Amino acid sequence: MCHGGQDCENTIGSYRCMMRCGRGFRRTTDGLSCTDVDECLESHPCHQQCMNTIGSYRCACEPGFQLRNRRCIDINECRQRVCRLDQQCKNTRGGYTCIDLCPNGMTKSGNGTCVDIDECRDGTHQCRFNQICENTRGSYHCTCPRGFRSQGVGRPCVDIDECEVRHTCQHECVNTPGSHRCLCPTGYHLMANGKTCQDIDECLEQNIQCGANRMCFNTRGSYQCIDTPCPPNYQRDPATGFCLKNCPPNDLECALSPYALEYKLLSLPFGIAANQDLIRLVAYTQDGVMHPRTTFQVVDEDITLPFTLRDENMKGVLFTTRPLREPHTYRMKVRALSYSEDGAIEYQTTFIVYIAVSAYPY
Ligand SMILES: [Ca+2]
Ligand SMILES: [Ca+2]
Ligand SMILES: [Ca+2]
Repeated sequence: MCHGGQDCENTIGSYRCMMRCGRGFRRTTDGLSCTDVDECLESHPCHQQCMNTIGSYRCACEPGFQLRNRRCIDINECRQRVCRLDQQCKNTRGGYTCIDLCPNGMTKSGNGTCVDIDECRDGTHQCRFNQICENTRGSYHCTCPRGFRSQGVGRPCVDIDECEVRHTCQHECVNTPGSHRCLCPTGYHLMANGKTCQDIDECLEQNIQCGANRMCFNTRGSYQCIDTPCPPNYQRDPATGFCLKNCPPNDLECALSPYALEYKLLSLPFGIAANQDLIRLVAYTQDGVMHPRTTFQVVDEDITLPFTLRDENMKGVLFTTRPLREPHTYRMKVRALSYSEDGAIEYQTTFIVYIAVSAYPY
């Protein structure tokens, strides 16, 4: 009764031939034709977007998503290097953002500006051992304490051997971790500069009392008590320390030709060159002024002495004849003859000169 492609529908007293519709189609109300089903409207079969087609439908995804197993899943664009190299990529649902990076050693603050990372405080620094971490903008340094030398980041600071440098100390140098110490020979004290040595004046500082007819002779590195007696019939002048001949009353000869004895003490460093003037001896009149007609000469001249004397402007200039290269105390006797205007010896002064040469050039 109904031909192929039609369905037969029984009715009361009769039958109807109705269109047979395929998948995705539906019979019209009159049953005579087929019309497309809009699945997108009726059953929302898609995850995001639905596109109806004649007899079917297609699912699609919003931009930034891709269809997989009928579901739209977010595309991670960051896997495809979508941002510049100086930017950081951040994947979002359906998109991504490129965030401007801060330079090395900087980080984004809450308000988006780049601020320095304090590596010293947050503990990310690589300063180790005795290194000191010093934060800088964008980085940090590993520095060494005073007296230590850096070997680079993360390596221990090594002590500087100040003693390897010449002239660190005048005498002896002792290296210590982070510093050094200068030592002085016995009889010297270290000066405030921590480097040079200065003789201790024991005579003054320790108030050495050498006793009667003796004098304390401060030398470089030591001191000596030396005998400074006044010869018989001489008397020590309390003001100058000179020995002056004490003429007996009515001894006219003695009174006309007074004698004086003077001790001179001279302390020298080691190593003074030859032909260096050391001291000028002066003969005074009884009134204490320089005698105008005086000659000087060494008494019992000893050629082993590295000194001698020359006359110069009424003074006796004592000078070296050889370099002073051994520690020693020399004794030298000098006589000064002062003449009156008519050429007679008016005054005679004897100098006993002690010259101490130190073992050190200071
Ligand atoms: Ca920093
Ligand atoms: Ca040191
Ligand atoms: Ca001394």
